[in-house]
Amino acid sequence: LGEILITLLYIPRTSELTITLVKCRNLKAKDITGYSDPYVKIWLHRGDKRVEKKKTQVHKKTLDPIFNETFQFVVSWERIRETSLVVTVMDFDTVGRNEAIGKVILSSRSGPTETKHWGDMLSKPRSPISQWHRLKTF
Ligand SMILES: [Ca+2]
Repeated sequence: LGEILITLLYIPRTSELTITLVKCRNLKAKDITGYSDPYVKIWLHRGDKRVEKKKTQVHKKTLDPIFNETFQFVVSWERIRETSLVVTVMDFDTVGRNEAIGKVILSSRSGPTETKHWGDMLSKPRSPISQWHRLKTF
């Protein structure tokens, strides 16, 4: 499905959780052109509840988009453990519905690489931590 490079930064004193969607590589082609029109959607979850949504701009006809877009959420230290970021790479379509290419769930209860990234972010507060993630299906 492809991979995504994400940078996470947490500042406990100000409760700022910052995520940067840097870029993707080798995304799956969703269009007959052999490309996709990728953008990234982020949902902040608290427990099972969807709290806040952000999204990047659409990049037309590419499988290796460079986003370099940063988003900030306010999450207190007390709530960070029940928080997750659901990052979905989407294919924009002018006709019909936009389709998901793949996703990554960043939290303290996710896959090994996702959990490690989240843990590194918490154990090194105020330092931006970058990591590649393999996109998964739903
Ligand atoms: Ca498309």
